[in-house]
Amino acid sequence: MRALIIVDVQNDFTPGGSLEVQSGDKIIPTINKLQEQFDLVIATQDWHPASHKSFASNHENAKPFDKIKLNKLDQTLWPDHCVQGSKGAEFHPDLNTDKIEAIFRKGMDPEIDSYSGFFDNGRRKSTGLTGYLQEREVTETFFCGLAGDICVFYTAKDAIEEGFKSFLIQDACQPLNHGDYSDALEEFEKRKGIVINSNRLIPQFG
Ligand code: VGL
Ligand code: ZN
Repeated sequence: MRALIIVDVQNDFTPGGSLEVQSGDKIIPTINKLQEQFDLVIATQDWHPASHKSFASNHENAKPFDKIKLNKLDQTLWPDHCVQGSKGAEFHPDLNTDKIEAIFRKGMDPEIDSYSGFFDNGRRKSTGLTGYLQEREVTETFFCGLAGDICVFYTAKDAIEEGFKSFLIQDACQPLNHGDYSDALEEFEKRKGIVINSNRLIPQFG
């Protein structure tokens, strides 16, 4: 079984959002087309309490994009984003959500960030995504969404470690930082991840 995993296509990561990814909304029509090619579609959602320590606003004398140590882990401080129940945390209205069978939320523990849909950044806690995929007899995982260099990358990389064949659909992702994204893709391929284009899955697009 193949699964499409849509990472963090939420208002705060799209233009006008608090942590906007340039052209983050432009990939949504492609993601909607891709969904038609899959029998299993899953999504992740960044879902922080307002007190989350990845927010610069929860530290004194800090500003967004500063880098600190948080409970011994490297942490970039972000603008407040994807606060539980807020408009910014909702899926972008253009995203078709009808086929999404399960949503895995992450980033709820205020003391630790969670870029991957599988584990928090310290690998202290699992979201249960591995067990879900195994139960659904998934062997191949395909990733798309936002941000390409952060949550998509870390999720797709963990999928390899969890024993799945992992594909990153490059034109169905947008990064926050293009330089970090090319480094991320290089590392992903080194670990035997496969970078593809959506036209390999949607022939009429190519
Ligand atoms: C993300 C930064 C902070 C992401 C989430 O979804 O890529 N990036 N939280
Ligand atoms: Zn976040």
